Amino acid sequence: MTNAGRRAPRRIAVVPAYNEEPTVVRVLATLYPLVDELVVVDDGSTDGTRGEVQRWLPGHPNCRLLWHDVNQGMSEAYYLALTDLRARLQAGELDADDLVFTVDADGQHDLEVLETLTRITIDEHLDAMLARRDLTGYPAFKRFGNWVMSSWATVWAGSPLHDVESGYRIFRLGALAHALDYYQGYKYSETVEVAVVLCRLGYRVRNDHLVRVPVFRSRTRMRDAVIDMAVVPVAAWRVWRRRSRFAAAAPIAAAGATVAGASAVLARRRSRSR
Ligand SMILES: Nc1nc2c(ncn2[C@@H]2O[C@H](COP(=O)(O)OP(=O)(O)OP(=O)(O)O)[C@@H](O)[C@H]2O)c(=O)[nH]1
Ligand SMILES: [Mg+2]
Repeated sequence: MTNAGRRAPRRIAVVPAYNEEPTVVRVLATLYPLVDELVVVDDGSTDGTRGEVQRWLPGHPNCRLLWHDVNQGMSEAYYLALTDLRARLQAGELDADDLVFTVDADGQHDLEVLETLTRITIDEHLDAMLARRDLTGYPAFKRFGNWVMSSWATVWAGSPLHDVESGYRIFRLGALAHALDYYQGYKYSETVEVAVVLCRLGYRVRNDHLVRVPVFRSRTRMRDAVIDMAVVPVAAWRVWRRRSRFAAAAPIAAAGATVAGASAVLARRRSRSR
């Protein structure tokens, strides 16, 4: 297809929300006019998050609410929304070049720069733009933890990652759907796993564009950091293992194709000579 015949990428935002009653509607209302489609996942909130979203939904036909009845963790909330997008891509309803945005429901992400991030993603043909949050207003232990995690992920990704825990991201749907074959995520690990998997698969990932953080709010715990540290090498290994399996299977498949091709030629010759 020529560029002229190609439609503009569809913009789909995914917002996971767990007990975000005070902020969720403000985030959705700001995001709604910036995208073509909005998916909000209520992750079994025990406050009024779902009620707030349901009251806001009428008059916003391009927003869908998905939910878990019981809290399952941020990664599962993403998995629910992203596997749905992957199914729509496989059904031909969405395009591999469509863009998926992820934005937290707590107001931590500055939506004024979303257009700039999108422009960079498109102009530089990126597969993933992981906005690097300016954490200068954060406590030192949080900054240090983020640096350790990003350095660890860099080693396993084989590409520089500066804020691997950032949830403010833009993905090309084709790349994201491919990455979903290699990870599911547990608790908060979705962000680190997808970054490592995409880099390992050879996709173009940027994680150096700095964005300000208007709100400081952190619920992550030491336990979450330990989980994330542990899953990083596992995510890299999953890519390596599947790749080496494919590499081992490729000569066998090629030989199979040659045999099949040769017998087809022989069969055609035989039928011609009858
Ligand atoms: N804490 C938490 N957040 C969830 C969960 N499920 C979905 N979320 C949402 O996931 C998004 C990110 O969660 P945050 O707790 O803000 O985590 P974060 O911004 O990655 O962490 P920090 O870097 O510590 O700020 C928010 O929009 C949450 O509402 C869950 O089980 N726990
Ligand atoms: Mg947050």
